Amino acid sequence: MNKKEKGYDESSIQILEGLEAVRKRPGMYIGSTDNKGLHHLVWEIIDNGIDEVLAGYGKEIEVIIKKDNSIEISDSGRGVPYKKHESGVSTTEVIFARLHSGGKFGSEGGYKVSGGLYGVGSAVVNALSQFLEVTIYRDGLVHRQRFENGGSKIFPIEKIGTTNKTGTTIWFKPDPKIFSTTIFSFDLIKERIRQSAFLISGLKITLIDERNKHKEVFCYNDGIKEYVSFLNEGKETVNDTYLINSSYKTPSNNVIEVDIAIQFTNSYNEKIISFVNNVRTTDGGSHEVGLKLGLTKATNDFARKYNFLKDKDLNLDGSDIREGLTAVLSLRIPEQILEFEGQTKGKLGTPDARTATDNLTYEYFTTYLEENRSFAETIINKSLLAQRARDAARKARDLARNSKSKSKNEVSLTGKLTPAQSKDKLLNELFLVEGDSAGGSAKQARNRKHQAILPLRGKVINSEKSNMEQVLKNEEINTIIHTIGADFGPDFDIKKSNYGKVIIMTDADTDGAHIQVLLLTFFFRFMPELIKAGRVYIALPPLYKLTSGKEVIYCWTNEEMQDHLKVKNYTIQRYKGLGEMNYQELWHTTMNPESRMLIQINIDDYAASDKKIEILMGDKVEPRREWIEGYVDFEITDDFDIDKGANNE
Ligand code: 0RA
Repeated sequence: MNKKEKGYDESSIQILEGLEAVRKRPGMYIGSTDNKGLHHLVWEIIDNGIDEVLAGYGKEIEVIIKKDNSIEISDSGRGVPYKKHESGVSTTEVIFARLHSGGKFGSEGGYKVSGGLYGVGSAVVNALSQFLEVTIYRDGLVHRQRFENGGSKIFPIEKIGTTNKTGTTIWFKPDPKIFSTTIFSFDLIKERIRQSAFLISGLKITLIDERNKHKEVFCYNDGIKEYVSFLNEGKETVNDTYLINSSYKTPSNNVIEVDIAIQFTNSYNEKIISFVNNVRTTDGGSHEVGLKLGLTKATNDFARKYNFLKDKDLNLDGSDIREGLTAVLSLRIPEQILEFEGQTKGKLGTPDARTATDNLTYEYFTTYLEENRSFAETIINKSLLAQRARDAARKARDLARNSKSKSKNEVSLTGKLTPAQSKDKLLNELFLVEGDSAGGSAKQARNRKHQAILPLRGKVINSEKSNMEQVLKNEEINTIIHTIGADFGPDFDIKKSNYGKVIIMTDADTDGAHIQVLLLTFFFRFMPELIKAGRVYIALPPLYKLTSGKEVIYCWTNEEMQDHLKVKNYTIQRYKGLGEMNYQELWHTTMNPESRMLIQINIDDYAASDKKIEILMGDKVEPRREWIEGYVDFEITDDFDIDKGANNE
């Protein structure tokens, strides 16, 4: 049971056990010991600092990634208590070196604020670190304590000076004996920090990377309103962001605080990002359901009242109303009524949260529509259009489905496909090849048993700028969907996929890059599960062929080529397209699993990728130009978080 937060001090912590348990089973505490687990340590410490800010102590946090991949996180909170604990050691030691019990530190008002470790986060980080050093500014004094090798105390806590500030600095280095990687990702930490800064208006977080002298400062005085602007960068917007900031009292007399920022854009996507007590609820839940209900009801009531819908008309469908919606939802819910669901606990259960967001959204959005008539008209007409497009798409789909069931095999439907002979779906590979001539060599080159070739002739449609109906009408897309055979959108079923790998194979020039981006955009919007399952790849043909007598060397980078030229004279051939290779060469360099190079596409952070796709593929030219200028060599690696580690098969 949770203790009262009031009067929390040195006497309130009970000691449970040592840190060996954490080292024995790190997964139980931080989920995994890979890149994700590694960064979990950082989130734990940053969240402790944020809890101090939320409790009203300090407004600044600084994160420094050091050259040796250790990390230092400072806050200006009250400072960790350091006096002697009833157990005989310093309270600092109890907090950092024992799996103590006790309420969540620093949070007042009864909200369980940060992630899942209930206050033992600091001890878990210490247990999994090569060293951890904590410096405390409190009571005008500076104290320091250092732990090594998974949390063993080196000396008792020491007084090292005086100060006129308060706060805590924690410096630690994750233990390479525990983690499969100990290299911090600036981008990952940056995204997380930015998210926290958006959620807590006025909080200033500085991120410094001493490995390459990067520095970024995040501070947003308009909180989630700025978050929505950030998410909508590069899109044409329909309204100024509307902010709902209110609270709801439950029948059991608990108060739920609700912040919602809403903006509509001209795009076809719906994006709702939600948080509860500053923790992201990736899988949505009751609060998102309530928001949707409120929006749908308010819009339909308005549409009927002002005769956009005739008596005989059905209501507008919620999903049609939400086309182009971007919303950020942030709730504070008291711990007593907080419930999470699902395997990863990323889904809010709390039934009262649904009532809260439903009622508040309905009430405020109704007023907003009344006061902004032309906006109301725009989104109602947009929903009516979306409804028509959806009906047409359904018809197109039914048609396609019927023809599929009629045709005996896939080949007759997708006449261009050269199928693989094997029926082993997981081992089979589908090559999407740019152009007929490369398609021809690929057909000759392939391993017939497991490799299928689909040449793409026409233009692939830009899925970001088109609605579902338009995308489905595109012949190339249609063929791809039917060839993969696992449907698309909400009906996508990875178990039905005819291929274990879908490999995009284009020329290594700008046209090729354009086709890659168009195809990836399509997969991202219509079959994200295929990407999440790691089944989408880009083939990397070599850039150069070096010949000297009978010796032949293929090079994938300029450096590689230069290195060879230093040693010997070669005749250099620069490949401009796949068509310049004969089929034996194509097989050897680009298709043979033994010798080829593939890039596996993965989406580490869905929101960030989503945003990058919008910038690259959306309506506005300016953000795209800026982005491309910033990353001149169109490093696709940067666009799509390609996992370089998985390159070389
Ligand atoms: C226990 C009690 C109190 C603060 C903290 C821990 C604390 C922990 C961390 C971790 C990073 N920064 C931190 N800052 C504070 C509150 C003690 C009081 O009532 O003053």
